[in-house]
Amino acid sequence: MVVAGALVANGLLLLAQRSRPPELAGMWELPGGKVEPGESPEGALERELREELGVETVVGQQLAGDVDLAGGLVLRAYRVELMSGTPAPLDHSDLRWVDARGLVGADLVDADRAWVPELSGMLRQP
Ligand code: DCP
Repeated sequence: MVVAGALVANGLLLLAQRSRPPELAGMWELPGGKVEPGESPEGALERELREELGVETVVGQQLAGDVDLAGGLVLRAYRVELMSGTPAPLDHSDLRWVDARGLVGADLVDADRAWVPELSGMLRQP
């Protein structure tokens, strides 16, 4: 399983720009990564966000609908709340906070597009 986090603050969502692999580099995603053996999905997401963004988070509600990825992986997204730190692109090319218009206009990885309608509703409208 792969887990991803929707970090919303002040009506804006944090997007992260992938640096790899070449076919996904430059595209934007909800940050996250693979669940390791023995981890819960929530624990894995908190670890990934600590490693990739340098922040402490608490994982909240799951977004609706898991997404099938290539290679038999399943992607699941959760709301996450920022507890401490300021997100930094420790593993990504760049970070960006988007409102509803910015999310719809972003060059997202395909798998994450499923959540755009649900996420847009949580964000500041133009
Ligand atoms: N993925 C996705 N959308 C996301 C997060 C990940 O479609 N919001 C996909 C991209 C990859 C797979 O999930 O095909 C695994 O993601 P990562 O490469 O980010 O995961 P890890 O960082 O754990 O992998 P590794 O350490 O192997 O690079």
